[in-house]
Amino acid sequence: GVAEDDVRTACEPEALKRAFLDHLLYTQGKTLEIASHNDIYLAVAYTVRDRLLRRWSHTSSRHKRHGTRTVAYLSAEFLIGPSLGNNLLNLDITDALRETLARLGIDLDELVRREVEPGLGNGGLGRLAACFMDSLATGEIPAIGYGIYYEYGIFFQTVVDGWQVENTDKWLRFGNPWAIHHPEWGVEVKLGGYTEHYTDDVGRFRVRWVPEKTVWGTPFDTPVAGYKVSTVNTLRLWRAEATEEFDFSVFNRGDYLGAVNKKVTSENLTKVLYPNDESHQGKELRLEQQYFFVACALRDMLRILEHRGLPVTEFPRAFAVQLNDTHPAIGVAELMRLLIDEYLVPWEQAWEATRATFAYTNHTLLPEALERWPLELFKSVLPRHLEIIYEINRRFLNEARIRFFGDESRVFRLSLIDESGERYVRMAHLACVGSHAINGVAELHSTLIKEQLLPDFYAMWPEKFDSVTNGVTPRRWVVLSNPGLAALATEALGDEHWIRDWPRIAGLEKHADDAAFIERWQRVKHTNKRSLAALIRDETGVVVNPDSLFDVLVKRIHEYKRQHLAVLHIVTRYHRLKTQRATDMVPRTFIFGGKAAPGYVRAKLMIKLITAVADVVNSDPEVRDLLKVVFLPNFSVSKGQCIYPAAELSEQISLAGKEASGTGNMKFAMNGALTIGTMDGANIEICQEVGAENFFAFGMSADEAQRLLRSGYYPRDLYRDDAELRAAIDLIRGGFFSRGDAGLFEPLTNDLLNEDRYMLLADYASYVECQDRVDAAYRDARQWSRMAVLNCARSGRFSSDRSIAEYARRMWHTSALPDTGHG
Ligand code: 26Y
Repeated sequence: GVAEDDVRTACEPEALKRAFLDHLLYTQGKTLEIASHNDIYLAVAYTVRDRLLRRWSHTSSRHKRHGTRTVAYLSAEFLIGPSLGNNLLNLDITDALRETLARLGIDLDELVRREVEPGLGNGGLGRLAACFMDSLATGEIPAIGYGIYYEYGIFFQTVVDGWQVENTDKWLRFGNPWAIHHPEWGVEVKLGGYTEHYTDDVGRFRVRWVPEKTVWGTPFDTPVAGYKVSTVNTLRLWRAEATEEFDFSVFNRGDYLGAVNKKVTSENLTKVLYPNDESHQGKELRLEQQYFFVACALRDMLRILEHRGLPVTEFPRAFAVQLNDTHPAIGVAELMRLLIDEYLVPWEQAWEATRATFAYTNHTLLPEALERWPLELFKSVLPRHLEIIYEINRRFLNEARIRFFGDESRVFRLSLIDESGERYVRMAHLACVGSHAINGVAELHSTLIKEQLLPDFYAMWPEKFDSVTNGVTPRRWVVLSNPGLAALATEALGDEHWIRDWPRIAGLEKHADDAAFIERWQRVKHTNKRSLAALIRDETGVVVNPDSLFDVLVKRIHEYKRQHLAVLHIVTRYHRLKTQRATDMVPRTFIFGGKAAPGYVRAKLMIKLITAVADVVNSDPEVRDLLKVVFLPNFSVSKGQCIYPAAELSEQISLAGKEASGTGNMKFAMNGALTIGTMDGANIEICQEVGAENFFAFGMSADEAQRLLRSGYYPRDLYRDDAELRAAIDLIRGGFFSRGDAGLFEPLTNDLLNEDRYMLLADYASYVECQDRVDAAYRDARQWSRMAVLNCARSGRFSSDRSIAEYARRMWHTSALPDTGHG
């Protein structure tokens, strides 16, 4: 028998078996004979979760005891991906559990493969937050992630007749075993209404916010374990519910349905993730979502502060609050409101504490992605915050008037209120003024923030501006996704230290010329390609050749990311095949994946273009397997885990200056794909690290693109002068890929010929020529693999462990608080 305590904590096969069967019976109410797949999954998940709980509670008491500064990472999105495999890896019990379950006839790897992932994010920004949570825990830095427990995550994408169709993502349908609900830590959040200014009984000027409604927020806590350390941090996501009190008046009037309806309205607040990225729309519900989770988070931090016996003025010493873009930027005004209205802290002192607390990360330069709230809307949701923002602005602009004496146009540009037409609150300005540090997510991006996005703020406070290049966690993106590569790395490097210290992967470099190592490397890649080929066959019915070059473009579908440039290249290849019988072409499989925002008509048409070209090319017998095109539906974290390890060529082809960083580019490089990319975002730094001779760079620099745009850009001239380009565009707009329907792709082709905001035609020739060099390089398999090894070996900088170390040192002033085992 196993001791009572051990059933929750012990990790030997016998204890795991007992724990699993216990959960199956006492949590799921089933015996093995009648258990469904989901019962088994849940019982396994609870067994694993139990093994996190003691460390979890130890971590929070350790943090309380030492009173060290805790990072609060505020993000509207956390795209964490499946949890089971990751927790097993970090607890180091994968093998023990696999063996235990196998004896019961259960395949652990299948449970891991079939886990439904919470899609609580759109793309890069949400996934970055998840990688950061992993690195914070692994680095044993006290941290809490604060966000929203959306009932429906990012929509599930299917492709019907080549078009994207959105389906709701009911990720909670079968339960979520990883989160623990804590209704006892619920918070009330006010919304709407008006303010009253009055003098209290001791003669102080006070403000009372009389809300139109209140909602109740309760947290769902998910443990975030570090890799083989005892630290378990918390991801705390908030769900909105109806408050009990507020429907009483309606109820008493006998309007039962009206009262219930209000309840339904409150619960709508956290119902669904907005599926558009990089395109801001001034939707009231979205502002309410943002305020809701930020208000809950700050209240929660105040509760923790109190629990630690500290006064509110100690706030910045207890917490470093990081704003993941401007989505949580309302926190600046909310903390001010709490301090001045509720804790009666004088303005100057409150402002100093607020600024010492917040730091802001910008993720985009695209004007349409910058959040601006119409004043009237803002006022109707957050009347008190608008007053506070006016006061912040008044004081700030006075400071600016002294600093830039006589320069009223600069003051106008700096204002937190955009008054150039309809009036708006500029959230980036609020974030900037209310933070002690502002950073971009790659070097080029940070430079452009200083020079173009916020130049007046940079002139005022140059010392606030910083750059932290993004990173991704090698635990999920190599160890979990690519076990073949992980085993090879461990063998070649002699130990597993590289898993927590990714720069050690540099040790592979000395094997780059070792024929035996290269052969094993190739076998790993080939195995991964075969698994991806199987997935592609299952999901799309298309049979691809695992010996062809796997050329991959996966990311959100966006004009600035230029998936249609890749299509122009494919059509050019196809045209060459048909007209020149160019049979010596390197066989290639082009793999696309990504979601389009449901309201982004052009992006959805880009998906249709990809699938239309795929249909024609894949069914043309003359093409054989020299060219295959696949659109893999519903790109997600789980899909990414199958795709990156199988990729040989990573497409990173945004117009230079538009992609803030990119993080997929890093996942590909770590898995030994070569990049074909523009000098944009982190591509520049990847190229620097791996060496230009191991990177396929093409296209204009950000500078060149801007100069060309300013001097007059005429895409039609490029079309006229380049026969291959002309052929590609004419095939598309002539209806060749749309059964003669010449109108179908016109919105895209007309735009390319007339405006071409993202300058595809300017980069086309360089791109196609670069792709020819890719072919030439791929012909020498040995040489290609050598370059692939070097890409992986030289990707040491792109671990999120390094990003987090930089944030901790330069903006958070926090350090690790490891468990020493003796208090
Ligand atoms: C305002 C709202 C519509 C909105 C919602 C989501 C706006 C933007 C987003 C998401 C943006 C995003 O994912 N940006 C990406 O962030 C990554 C992490 O820093 C970068 O690598 C990537 O270049 C950038 O596009």
